[in-house]
Amino acid sequence: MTLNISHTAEVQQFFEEASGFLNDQGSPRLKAVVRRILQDTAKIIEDLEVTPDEFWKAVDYLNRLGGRNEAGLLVAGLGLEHYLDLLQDAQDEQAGLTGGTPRTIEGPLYVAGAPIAQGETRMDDGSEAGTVMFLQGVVRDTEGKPVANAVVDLWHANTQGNYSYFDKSQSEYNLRRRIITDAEGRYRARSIVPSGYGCAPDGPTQEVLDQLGRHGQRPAHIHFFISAPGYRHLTTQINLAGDKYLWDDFAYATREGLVGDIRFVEAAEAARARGVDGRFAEVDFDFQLQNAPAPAAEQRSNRPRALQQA
Ligand code: MBD
Ligand code: FE
Repeated sequence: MTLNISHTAEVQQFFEEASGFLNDQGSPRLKAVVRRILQDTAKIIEDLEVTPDEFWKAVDYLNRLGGRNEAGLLVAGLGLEHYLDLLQDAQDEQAGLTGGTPRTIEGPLYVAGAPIAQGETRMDDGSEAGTVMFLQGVVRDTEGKPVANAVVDLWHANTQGNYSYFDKSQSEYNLRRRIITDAEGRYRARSIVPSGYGCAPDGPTQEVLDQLGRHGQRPAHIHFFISAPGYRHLTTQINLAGDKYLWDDFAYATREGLVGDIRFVEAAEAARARGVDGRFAEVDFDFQLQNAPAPAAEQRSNRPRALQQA
């Protein structure tokens, strides 16, 4: 028999006190959110008959999750970050803000302040014997007109699926760059083909995924922030065709319109023309930006990020 005490006047009043409603200090917004968290947590405990042992196991889990810096990883893996995209898509549709390259999740591994280059750059530090990848494309508006001087801020994993900064064995800003598009709206990068990411097998995120019967793998992908004055900031990714996890992404980031074809080129002559030895890869991907409905829409979210300036 499930007992429901959380809707009694006594418990309601107690939660109001605990969430600060009986004082005039602090943040009304946070009070409203905490009030709801207390009420809904109590409802979950009652409806699912959560035992004290289960409750304290969850508290300990949160400590371990934070201790490993995996809170951002867990919300991606549980699909909550993708849900925020679905919600924004629905809000955009209601507001008539359609068209352009689809958004998809940022993920937890962006680092602010990557080196800036005009038009083209090399992203890898040369330390890994990966397959050379030539990545290029054009940034356009929704009418198809090239956008010059757009900032293409891109980042991706190395051949082990690891990201610089979080992986301290990599050099600073390895595989992270900002490229300013040229007069034709073009960006060009020489890098190495990334591998897909996998959650740390001994980490708290994978621990939950195991209990859900799920893996913690992402397909090979490249992240982008694209911005330009007058245009709406775009957060998106290219997920690479041919990857076994392309449509089985633990973070649900792959979307129609965001699959990038990767061509592997074997011809020695083509390699010579590119100035590389042996087999290399080419990825071409163009982006379309919506017009900014208001100046604030030109900026990315204020999500806390590594090395972000205040
Ligand atoms: C990643 O590289 C990533 O993009 C996401 C969303 C989650 C974990 C690792
Ligand atoms: Fe990623």
